[in-house]
Amino acid sequence: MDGEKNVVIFGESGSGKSSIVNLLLGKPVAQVSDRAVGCTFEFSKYTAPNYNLFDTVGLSEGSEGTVSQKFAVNQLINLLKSLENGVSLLVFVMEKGRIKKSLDENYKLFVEAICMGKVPVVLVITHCEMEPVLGKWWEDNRQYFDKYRMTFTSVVCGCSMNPEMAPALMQPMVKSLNDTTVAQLSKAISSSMLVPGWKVKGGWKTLLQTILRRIVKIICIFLQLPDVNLFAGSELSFEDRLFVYFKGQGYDELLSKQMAKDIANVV
Ligand SMILES: Nc1nc2c(ncn2[C@@H]2O[C@H](COP(=O)(O)OP(=O)(O)OP(=O)(O)O)[C@@H](O)[C@H]2O)c(=O)[nH]1
Ligand SMILES: [Mg+2]
Repeated sequence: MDGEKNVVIFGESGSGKSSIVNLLLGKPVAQVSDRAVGCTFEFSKYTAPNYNLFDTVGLSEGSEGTVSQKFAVNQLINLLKSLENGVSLLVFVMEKGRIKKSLDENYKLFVEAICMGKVPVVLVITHCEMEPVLGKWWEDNRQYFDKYRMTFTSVVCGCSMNPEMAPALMQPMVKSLNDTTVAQLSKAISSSMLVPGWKVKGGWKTLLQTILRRIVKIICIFLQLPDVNLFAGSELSFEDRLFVYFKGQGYDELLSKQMAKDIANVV
């Protein structure tokens, strides 16, 4: 539909993504689980009044019980490819705690590699129900996110747990925190959405070529070779172009062939 806005939720398995979907929609539409292994295995689309919400499979610290990294990445690329109106916003969900490797990897994959840093990101920090002052953890720790070069248009600290999952005594407090979280997040979403959404200019082939070009550039620097445009219109395959290039740089035939093959395999 014309003018549709797409909001993609991502983050590590178990961080509370599906719980956030349920909070935003005001009803239990997404499956939430406290099992030791992940419960979301493919992306799901939900329709909120002003946007579409996509719950995704995130990268996890271990692979046990969850889908493989490759499957998660493939799913994501397929999802983004299918969005005719592009992506208007990324919502990154993390559980309050240490910055794990998978947190950094999820950010790099979704925000930098696939959306090329062009889509605004809202951070939601869940599991904040025991914080004496809501938001203090973020204020005390934001410097570490800066260090990892993770930047956000907005940050919301809160609690996405369903009150029914909490002990009876805690339920009113959890309910009240749910309300605060959803109010702040709804505000952050509506003020951060990109209209129209971001789409790869020139299609997905261009995106892959851009990523490849960057990698080739890094390889050239590493090998102390001058940068070269290996994608200039040519009938040759990428591997053959690398081969011609290395030969032109004075490497012998065998070594040029081997290097071209190795690099083409990596990218
Ligand atoms: N204490 C606490 N628990 C939460 C919070 N948000 C979610 N949970 C719980 O965390 C568990 C995982 O929540 P989900 O919403 O299923 O997490 P998810 O990111 O969708 O997980 P996957 O689909 O496996 O990737 C459930 O037991 C939730 O009840 C929160 O803010 N505080
Ligand atoms: Mg889920």
